[in-house]
Amino acid sequence: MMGPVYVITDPAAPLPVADQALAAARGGAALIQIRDKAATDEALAQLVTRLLPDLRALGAKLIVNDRAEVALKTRADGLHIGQGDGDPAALRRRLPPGLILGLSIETEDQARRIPAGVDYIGVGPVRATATKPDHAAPIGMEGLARIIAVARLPAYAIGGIKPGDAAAVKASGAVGMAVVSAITRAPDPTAATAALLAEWGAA
Ligand code: TZP
Ligand code: MG
Repeated sequence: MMGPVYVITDPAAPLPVADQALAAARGGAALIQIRDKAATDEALAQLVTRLLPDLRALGAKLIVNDRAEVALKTRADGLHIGQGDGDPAALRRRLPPGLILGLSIETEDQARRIPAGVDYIGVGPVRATATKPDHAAPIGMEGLARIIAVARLPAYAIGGIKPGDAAAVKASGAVGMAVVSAITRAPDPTAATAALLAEWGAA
């Protein structure tokens, strides 16, 4: 259902967000998260509405970061929330059953308290990263494995994940890698996505 490469867009990267998303989907990313903390709900909804049919045609699912209203209104494929974005159980009750709900997990303690109805988790940051200046303490590959063992949910490793990491991430028990800069700042995001996918397959 959910493939190993999960690409999150970055409004600060050189390419427009729509181009980042389409390029990643063309490279084989299974999940594309549209993440823009500064955009208005209206602007975000417009972008999501425009991208949804194209991403689906490419076999990718579109996940909206943080904004439940936007995910609902656009009938996006999913919603991803962090620890500070409200009660996942309450949100789950407001979402249609098929809508994918993702949650960020930074500690083992958080992993022990994941409510039913969360479909996957993003676990990290594995390493410190400039992409999210306010990130929690890095957990390393060891922390990643410990958290995944506790959570027992499909997990994507996030934070400083780059080419060369697929084997270690796979060994941690994760189902895949969630990446921002490794794809959005690559000279050729489609080729970079395809390479990450191939690396995972070979790991
Ligand atoms: N959440 C935890 S780390 C992170 C997010 C959104 C940013 C990851 O970005 P990069 O460039 O892949 O390190
Ligand atoms: Mg958030």
